[in-house]
Amino acid sequence: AKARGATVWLTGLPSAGKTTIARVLAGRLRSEGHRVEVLDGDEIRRFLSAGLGFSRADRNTNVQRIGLVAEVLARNGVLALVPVIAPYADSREAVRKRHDVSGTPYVEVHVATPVEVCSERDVKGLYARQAAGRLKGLTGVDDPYEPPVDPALCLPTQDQTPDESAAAVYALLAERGLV
Ligand code: GGZ
Repeated sequence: AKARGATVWLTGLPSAGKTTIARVLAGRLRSEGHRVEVLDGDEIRRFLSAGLGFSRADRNTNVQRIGLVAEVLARNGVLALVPVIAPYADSREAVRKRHDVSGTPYVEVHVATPVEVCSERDVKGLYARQAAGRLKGLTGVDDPYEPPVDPALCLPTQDQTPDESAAAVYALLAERGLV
């Protein structure tokens, strides 16, 4: 069958598990022969979004750029996995719209790890830096995070392994005929 392509946006707080889940899922999809790209926020910010900070405007610019790349990939048969915070509902909706216009599947997944669990994990030490007063505007702490109202899937990662979370996303893609 011809590959259909889709964007799977994993939105959630820092240290929620977005990148880990995307990598596990990407591995499984690739092993099955799918074309997959992971557009990681951290990496994109070093190149495509170099120079952007964490103001509302800059985050929205970042999300729109990533959304553009994801849509181009997905429209051309790639599964684009996007582990990016995307804290603002309106800019997530703009990305969805861009996909709708071209009839490209867009799947919003809320990596819904509670902030207490994220700050305990603190993979990159951001929560500690915020607590120490050395970082201002950390998403979910002293900067907004607008949770998706109607995500296609919600992952409570505090109760799941990354494998289980990735399997849940995979099952959804299968249900929608995208894998
Ligand atoms: C949120 C921040 C911040 C602040 C730096 N708030 O896990 P990381 O640390 O290495 O990658 C995260 C990245 C977030 O970029 P995104 O492109 O996903 O964000 S957004 O959608 O809001 O544009 C995080 C790091 O940047 N980081 N300072 N204040 N995340």
